[in-house]
Amino acid sequence: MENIFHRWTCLSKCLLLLVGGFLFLVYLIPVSGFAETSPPISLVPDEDGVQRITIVMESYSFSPNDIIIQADTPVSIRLENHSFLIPHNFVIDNPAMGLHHEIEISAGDSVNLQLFLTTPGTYTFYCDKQFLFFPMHRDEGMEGHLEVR
Ligand SMILES: [Cu+2]
Repeated sequence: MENIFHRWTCLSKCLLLLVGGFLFLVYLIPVSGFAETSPPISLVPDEDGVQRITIVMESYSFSPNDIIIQADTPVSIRLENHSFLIPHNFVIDNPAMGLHHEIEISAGDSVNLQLFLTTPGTYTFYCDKQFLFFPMHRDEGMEGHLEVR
């Protein structure tokens, strides 16, 4: 009887190590970089008058993360989450401009976001995900800016 109990605790310890190791690999190893700013990208409207950009989300970055857009012109942003297993979101929040979006993008998924910004200024976007006691993705580098001109 004692032997069976001993085996069970060994098994649970092994399982715990396995799960812990897995989480370590997925969440700690891919710490790629701190909010490194990519060279600013200026969007030019397509023939249909829409400015288009694809933002790739990884652990833990947006690229590009410094985007210059034209005011009073529709913007179409494709958000692609290239992370393995890690969900991200795209939060852009500027209550003074009546601007609030919080979009969830599962690992491997993509979502399109349409914006129409009329007021020039710099708008910050970020990912506010956080797993357990790990740092917020935003603090790991998932932050960027839309500069409306
Ligand atoms: Cu994230």
